[in-house]
Amino acid sequence: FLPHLVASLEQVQQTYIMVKPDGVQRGLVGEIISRFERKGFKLIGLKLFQCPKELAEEHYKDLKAKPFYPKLIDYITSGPVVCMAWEGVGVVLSARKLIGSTDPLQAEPGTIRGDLAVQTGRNVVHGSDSPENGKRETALWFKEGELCQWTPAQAPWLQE
Ligand code: IDP
Ligand code: MG
Repeated sequence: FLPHLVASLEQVQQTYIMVKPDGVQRGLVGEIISRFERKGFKLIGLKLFQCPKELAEEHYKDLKAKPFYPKLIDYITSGPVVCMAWEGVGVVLSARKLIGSTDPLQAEPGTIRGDLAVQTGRNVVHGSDSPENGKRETALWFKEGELCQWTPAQAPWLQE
């Protein structure tokens, strides 16, 4: 792993996770949410949302030059998505590991994509790739009043 991500494992972070339209259509919303919930991260934002084209373009602006970009925008706006913000120590890298490789055929069994998907263009879930993008994407997809700060009852059973 990249050194800056290993260093960041000690920090409380936020990450933006999204069940993509194929995950919603295939009835995988509960399954995907529960992977992060069971791990022990804290849910601070959650909504079902039809993504407007402009927001999809802003979210994926770094991929604008890629040949698959137009199809990616069509895919993400093709039906409702489930937007989530999760918080925890090292959550950004940990969530990426729970999600698995971009290409589901390369993703390890036990990961979300490894267990539940077959094609890169239908890989059921998004996760931020850095602490900076975790903050940026959470702020992009959620308004301030949509996020909750709370203390889960299980907190002392997750961290000494
Ligand atoms: P990531 O979602 O694992 O971070 P990125 O490289 O950031 O992967 O690409 C964003 C999304 O764009 C992917 O999750 C996938 O939906 C789509 N994508 C990436 N590469 C391809 C491709 O080669 N063909 C079709 N879609 C792609
Ligand atoms: Mg990415």
